[in-house]
Amino acid sequence: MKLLIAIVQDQDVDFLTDALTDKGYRITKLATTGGFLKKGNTTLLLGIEDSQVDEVIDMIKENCKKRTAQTQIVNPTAETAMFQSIPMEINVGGATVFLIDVEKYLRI
Ligand code: 2BA
Repeated sequence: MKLLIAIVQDQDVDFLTDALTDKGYRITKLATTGGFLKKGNTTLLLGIEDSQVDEVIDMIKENCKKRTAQTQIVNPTAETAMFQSIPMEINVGGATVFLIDVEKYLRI
């Protein structure tokens, strides 16, 4: 058995969780925050059989889109406050996935 942890963008989460629950997967949804953008995202926890890993990853790929986001980076060499932060465009997603071996799974 595996624990799949998927960090997904909030815009994608309902599509993905609907698709997963329709197929009978059990999901825990956590409201999380990205350390870089400091914006909300969603972390999903799924306990799944090894044989289900490929299907779940395919569903994540289908439902989680790549997007661009704007942020500001600090320019430490700027001489005036006006130039201290530089706008920057970054790519976010589709999703970040971790897959962990589960030693024991109990529903008591
Ligand atoms: P954030 O930390 O808010 O990062 C948002 C996006 O900013 C990232 O998209 C990446 O394109 C960029 N980014 C993050 N850290 C960066 C850095 N040090 N320098 C330059 N650009 C950086 P994604 O890679 O798609 O990540 C989306 C979210 O997934 C992240 O939100 C974070 O919450 C999570 N995440 C990604 N990789 C992770 C990891 N190795 N460990 C834990 N969480 C991770």
